[in-house]
Amino acid sequence: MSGALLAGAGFGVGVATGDTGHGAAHGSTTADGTASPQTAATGHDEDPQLATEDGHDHSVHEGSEGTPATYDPNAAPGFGFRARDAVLPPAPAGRRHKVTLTITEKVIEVAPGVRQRAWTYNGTLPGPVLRGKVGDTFTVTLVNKGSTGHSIDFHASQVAPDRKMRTIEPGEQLTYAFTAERAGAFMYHCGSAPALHHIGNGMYGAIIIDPPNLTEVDQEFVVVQSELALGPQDGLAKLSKLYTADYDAVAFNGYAGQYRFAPLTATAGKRTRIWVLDAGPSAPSAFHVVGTVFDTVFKDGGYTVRPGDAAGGGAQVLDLAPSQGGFAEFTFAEPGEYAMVSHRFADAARGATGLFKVTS
Ligand SMILES: [Cu+2]
Repeated sequence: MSGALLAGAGFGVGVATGDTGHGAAHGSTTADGTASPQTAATGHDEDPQLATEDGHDHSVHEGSEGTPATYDPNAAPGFGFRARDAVLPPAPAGRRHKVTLTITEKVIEVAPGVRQRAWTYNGTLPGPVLRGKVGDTFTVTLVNKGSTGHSIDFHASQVAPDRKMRTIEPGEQLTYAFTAERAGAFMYHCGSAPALHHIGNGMYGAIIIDPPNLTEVDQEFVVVQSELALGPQDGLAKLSKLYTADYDAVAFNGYAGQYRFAPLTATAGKRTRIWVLDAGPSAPSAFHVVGTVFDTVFKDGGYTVRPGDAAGGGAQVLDLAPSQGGFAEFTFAEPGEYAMVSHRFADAARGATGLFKVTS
């Protein structure tokens, strides 16, 4: 695929977007826009040619210069902290969903005392959780109120990326319609170059497409895991750290450790489902709830464990590569305090932890 074609399509030359494998022009990027190690030495934000060719204003990435903010895993949030609601409502009625996603830049607290100037869909990090059923149509209007070009790539869609996933400039909008033909917990994200920075700076979210005959449960939650490569306080995520996956913190639903400070509540003896998406951009997740065994696991499009399985197996972890998603079901056996973690413990130590307060 030629660079000219890519440029004409609105994607960064040589900087891959989405999952389409456009990375050939410079031979330095992989399918999701991540840099190969040899690129890391310079970094795309240091490359004026790329900054010009990909249609980005080089200056917008300067917000990640300066002394990075630091994450203190022992710090607690200040007065007024409110955790993001992790309870997942059922899919809305109707088979056609109209959604407007407005891209804004917003200073957001991502860990106790740590604020970053995030690029957001609808002002939150992650963006809103969308949900529907197999066969539903989503019509998404993307409105760019940011200061640089952005885009959106729904992994639940099967569309021509050069059209639907194209970068739009500030002040522009596009409509992205697709029918969700497959079930799963899919990622959506900005694919504008460098996608690594746009995802790392907050432009990601989950779209959940229920499998047919999804069983009813009593309580349902959603957790989106992501890494934080901190730039300066109130600045952009640090692209050079993103290239080496040298991130400072790991967040569930956009804030490191937030459900330690504001535990989720659940009831013992009731069936519980947790949807998990690993938004990355680069680290895997090994999602585990201490004190439970998953009797049902649906991972990246299919069941790997079910209660009636002849093997009688249970799962301890929902393991997800970056951009994979799924759900686990289980029952809290008795009241108590149950931790959820990424069992990749270097990440748990950096914020990938939370608590359930389980009552009778
Ligand atoms: Cu973007």
